[in-house]
This record gives sequence, structure tokens and C-alpha cells, in this order.
Amino acid sequence: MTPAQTTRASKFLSLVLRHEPGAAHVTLDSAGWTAVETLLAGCAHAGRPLSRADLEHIVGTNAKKRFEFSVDGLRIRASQGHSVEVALEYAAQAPPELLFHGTATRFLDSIRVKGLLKMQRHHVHLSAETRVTLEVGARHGKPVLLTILASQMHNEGHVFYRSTNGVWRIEHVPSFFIHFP
Ligand code: HQG
Repeated sequence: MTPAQTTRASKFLSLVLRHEPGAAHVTLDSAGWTAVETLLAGCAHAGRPLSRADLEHIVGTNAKKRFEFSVDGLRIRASQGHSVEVALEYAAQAPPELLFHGTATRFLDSIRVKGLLKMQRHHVHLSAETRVTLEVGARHGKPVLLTILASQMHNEGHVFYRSTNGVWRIEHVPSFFIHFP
């Protein structure tokens, strides 16, 4: 596959596995999984044929590890980002001392008042890495890096989840725990 074909197929897979499984004639189970065989057949039926090797290439090379296979390799799901209701069943985990969130300067006034809200997603997304975080912020405007006092939040009873692709997720970050630059 060329890089352009890989990106195109990866975007279609995000649509199917996060938002609109019917676009490839599949259904997702309660944890977001669908059978690889069914998915490949459904993609072909939808006019977006993919081989098993293509799929492995997309899953293996995706920089953000957006997709994952089950241990037996028979099922696939998106690691995060669903708009359809799924229970990803990630275990709660103690976070590092600090986590980061990239946002745009135009949101700062609101964040100072309300803290970080999950908006259209199921959780607020945080990262242990500042570089990734600034790229995420730049998607929305002039990027700015917020530092979250994660250990302190955890000690005070806030629950953190970590997905297999390394994204940290939480229900809400009150302004009190955010260090603004
Ligand atoms: C902002 C990508 C005003 C928040 C990346 C963000 C990430 C507020 C925007 C993943 C606010 C929501 C997530 C408040 C938060 N007032 N604005 N009180 N609280 N916001 O896209 O974190 O491409 O839903 O700062 O890798 O930017 O999907 O979240 O700017 O992990 O695979 O509201 O998306 O992954 O934007 O990005 P988003 P995000 P994928």
C-alpha cells in the first residue's frame, strides 16, 4: 500500500470502528470488537476492499496506535475515540506525577473557569509526552501546553484510565489542578 492508500484506509477504519460500523456492514460488541473476517468481507461489500495483510499493515504502522487486534488475532477494535457507546474496560491506573494537555489559546478563559471538560468525547485526553500534546493542541488553533497535577488529583480520589495506546483519560480536570503557563 502507498502511504496515501494507507491513510485513506485508516480513516475509513476509524469511521467504521468508532462511529458508523454500518458503513462496512459490521456491528461492534459491547467492548468495541468486531471479527476481522466479517470486517474484511464488509469492507469489500462497501467497495473498499482490504486484505488481511493490508489491515495488519495499517494496525502495525499507525503512529497513534488507533486500532488493536485481540490476542488471538481474530478480532479488531479502535483503541479510543468512539462516538458509539462502548465500554473499553480499561483498568484504572495510578498516573505519573504530571500529565499534559494541549489546547488552543482561545479556549483558556473557559478552561480557567470550568476546568477541562470532555466535550464530545467520553473522557478528557491527557498525555505523558509534551510533544504529542502540542500537536493535539495545534489542531484547534495557537497551541498551548497545560500541566496537570496528576498525582495530586489521584491522591484526592480522581480516577485515571490508561488506554493501550498510552493515552490517559479522565472524567474532568478541575481548574485547581491545572498549571497554566
Ligand atoms: C478543549 C486525537 C473550552 C480541549 C489526539 C480541546 C487526542 C475546552 C477541545 C484526541 C474546555 C476538545 C483528543 C473548556 C476542554 N472550555 N474548551 N472548559 N475543556 N476544552 O478533539 O484533547 O485523532 O475532543 O482542550 O491524539 O484535542 O482522535 O480533544 O482543545 O488524543 O485519534 O476542547 O484526539 O486523537 O477537542 O484531542 P477534542 P483533544 P485522534
